[in-house]
Amino acid sequence: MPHLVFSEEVAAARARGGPVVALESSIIVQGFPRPDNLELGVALAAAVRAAGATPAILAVLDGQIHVGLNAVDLERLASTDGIIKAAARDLGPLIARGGSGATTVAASLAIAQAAGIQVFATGGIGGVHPDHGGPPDISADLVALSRTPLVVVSAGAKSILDLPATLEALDSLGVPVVGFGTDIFPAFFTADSGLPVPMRLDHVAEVARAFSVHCGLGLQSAMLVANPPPAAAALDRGEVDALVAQAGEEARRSGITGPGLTPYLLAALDRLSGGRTRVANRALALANAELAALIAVALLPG
Ligand code: PSU
Ligand code: MN
Repeated sequence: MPHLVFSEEVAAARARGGPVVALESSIIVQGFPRPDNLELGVALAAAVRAAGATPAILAVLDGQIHVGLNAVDLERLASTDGIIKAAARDLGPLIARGGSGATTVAASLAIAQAAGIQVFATGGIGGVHPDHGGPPDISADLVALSRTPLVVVSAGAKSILDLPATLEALDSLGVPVVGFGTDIFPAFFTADSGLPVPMRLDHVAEVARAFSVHCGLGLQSAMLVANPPPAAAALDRGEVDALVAQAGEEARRSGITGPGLTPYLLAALDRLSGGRTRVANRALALANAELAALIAVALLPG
């Protein structure tokens, strides 16, 4: 296994058996513009601490896998050019050439599993993209969710996706999708995708119990906890649909495909909404980090 570099804070938490929450870093490098991205990374870590757990932002820096970043490394991650978006498949080659990468959900799940972390938070998972004129595009996040047993807290799946197709894919892949306090699958910027969640749980203790049973049966998939975006920051479904249609049309005209598509669409939405999607994204990511920390605490033995 490749060498993992633990931050002091994460190493101390592991030594005392304390709860740890893994956080992705693509949201920091590709998801938010500077300097908001550094502020977001600091705020995500603080949200995890405030809820009683230890944050582990995951990233590859100069060919080393970091589990938890100190202030200097986080600042470097947020402000250095040339840090690629790394999915799970990119990790081996990236590390072999000593490069640096920000981890997507897929890469983060692989690293979290290697580090023995049980709970992970993101803003929104990737999924099945609608047709913008390019080849079919299905996020590697889905495959990773099918084979990595972690609790994944997310505001449903990103609004830019084909959500019915994404939910069907999660079903086929055997990923339990739990609405946290909701019967409706959240759509990232908006609480209302118009689609039902397969299962609803209302309490953190139930989520922890569900995951223990899931793992106890030897099931290998993640459990997706779909947490609606905080009402104060969420946007209306109609507004999101209109923005997403416009951003999708821009992507089609510009011929954007592949790993650049998700960052392109998020940046287009930020611009088209006058920054409102970014405010919503920040608020929902923080809420997910907090819920993940509460779940990590509830998963502790005894
Ligand atoms: N959430 C955000 N911004 C992002 C992402 C998530 O608010 O940029 C990243 C996540 O890391 C997710 C990835 O795993 O986008 C999905 O990309 P793709 O569709 O290319 O698989
Ligand atoms: Mn893709």
